[in-house]
Amino acid sequence: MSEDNKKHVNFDDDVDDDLSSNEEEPEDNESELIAEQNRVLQQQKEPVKKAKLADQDLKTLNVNELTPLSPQVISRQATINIGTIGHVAHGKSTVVKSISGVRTIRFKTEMVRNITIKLGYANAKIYHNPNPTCSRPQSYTSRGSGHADSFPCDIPGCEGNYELVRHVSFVDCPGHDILMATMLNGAAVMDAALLLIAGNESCPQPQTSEHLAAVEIMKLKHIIILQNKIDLVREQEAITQHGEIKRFIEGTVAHDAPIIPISAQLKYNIDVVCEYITKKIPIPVRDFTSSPRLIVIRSFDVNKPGEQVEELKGGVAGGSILQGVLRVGQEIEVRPGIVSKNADGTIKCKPIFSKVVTLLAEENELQYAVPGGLIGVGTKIDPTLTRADRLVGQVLGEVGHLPKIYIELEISYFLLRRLLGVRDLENKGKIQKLTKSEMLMVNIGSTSAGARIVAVKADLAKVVLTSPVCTQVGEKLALSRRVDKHWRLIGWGQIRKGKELAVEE
Ligand SMILES: Nc1nc2c(ncn2[C@@H]2O[C@H](COP(=O)(O)OP(=O)(O)OP(=O)(O)O)[C@@H](O)[C@H]2O)c(=O)[nH]1
Ligand SMILES: [Mg+2]
Ligand SMILES: [Zn+2]
Repeated sequence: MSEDNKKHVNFDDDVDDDLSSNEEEPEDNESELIAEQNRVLQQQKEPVKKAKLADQDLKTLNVNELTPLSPQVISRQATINIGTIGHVAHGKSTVVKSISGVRTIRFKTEMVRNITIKLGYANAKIYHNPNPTCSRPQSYTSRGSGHADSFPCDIPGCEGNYELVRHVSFVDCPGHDILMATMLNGAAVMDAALLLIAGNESCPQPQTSEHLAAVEIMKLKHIIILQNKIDLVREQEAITQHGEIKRFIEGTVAHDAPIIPISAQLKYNIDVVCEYITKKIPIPVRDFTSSPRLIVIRSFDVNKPGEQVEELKGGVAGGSILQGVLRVGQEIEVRPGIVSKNADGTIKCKPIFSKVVTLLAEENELQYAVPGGLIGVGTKIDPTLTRADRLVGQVLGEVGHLPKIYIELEISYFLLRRLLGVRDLENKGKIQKLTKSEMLMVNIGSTSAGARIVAVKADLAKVVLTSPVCTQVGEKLALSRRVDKHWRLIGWGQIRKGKELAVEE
């Protein structure tokens, strides 16, 4: 894969400047991802008294009968994606930890600085005890993804069992203002969002507004507001801030969102959050019957350095399924695949063909995977092609059924009136028109690419991408511009047509 293409996956290049040294970051990721993957593989070898989960059988699978609530599916994988959004340090990762038990802060630089840098993923099972002796909100609770689907309620005076009602996947976004590109990639897969607002700061803070605008652009409608850190404020301050939040959400997509006071740290009202997730977030409408398609969000080589050739495992891709059902044993194609340049400088690509060897949702093994959450796909692809996130932004799916690969796009677009995510704007806040030959960043699905504007006319623009993207007409995209060294959201658009890239057979 060419250097150019490797670069396009890392649009948080700002992170390298500001949050970690250039030398450390790639090393850091690779070794820690390997450590994480090895830990998962190790645990598969020596299962630690795993709960009995529902069986999946490819022989009896009928995709027409599957729903995002089918017991054999939600026993093992998440089927609803919930983003956590909001200003830096307002408690996004802490609330994910309180609900799922999973700490999404994993990387060395993240731990040192106590901030989220990469998208975090964590699955949680949400349970409800329908027995009348068990009253709300305690009748709702949550556990990790590998927990049994039913267990007795142990609250004194209660009868009956907690039954699995939802299996959700949290997409934990970074709140730091320079990581907006990462947040936008996450926003593309969200079905709903938890908007965290710290109770001990005035509302809104810059990324409170910018993130809300971003999910609005992505047409996301289901938002639950969590007024967090309630343990740090007096009742009267909390009530005053509640009014501030109400005024802030007026006229936005979140205008009628519930506002729940919580302490993510002390786990206060987390059961109410579970109840609202169950009652207020509709089950997403999914397409299980079309040919399967997964957007790659991470990829790695799980082999230890110096591994014997016969022991080598194929490349692993982690991603989100957009449509269809992916099965163990299935023949797959990855697009654009291997990207390179011809002698004359034009870009070409060669799709990769392989086979699904294993499917994993966190630590749960799957026979088939449906849309929702992050799915790990073990393949027979040469692991050097998947190491260090090299396949990020590519699409994996049924051979011969993937969308086209574009290098030039014609889009219709809208610009925001003002920049939302910066504090001291003075007169820099007004968003200027697009100009010919300027370089923007586009986020299409979970991938980002540089986009050089070659023509603008009213609300139409033609852009040349820095790296090819596998996508389709009608797909929406977010537009960002570099302002004071950082990418800021300026608007959004939709693909109207494009110039395809030649594919090598
Ligand atoms: N007192 C109190 N502190 C909290 C609460 N929730 C989170 N914190 C603290 O606030 C800090 C930030 O929490 P995080 O969960 O990392 O915040 P975040 O929104 O994920 O931060 P970024 O991802 O970097 O934007 C941590 O030190 C938490 O311990 C809470 O309910 N009460
Ligand atoms: Mg965080
Ligand atoms: Zn109970």
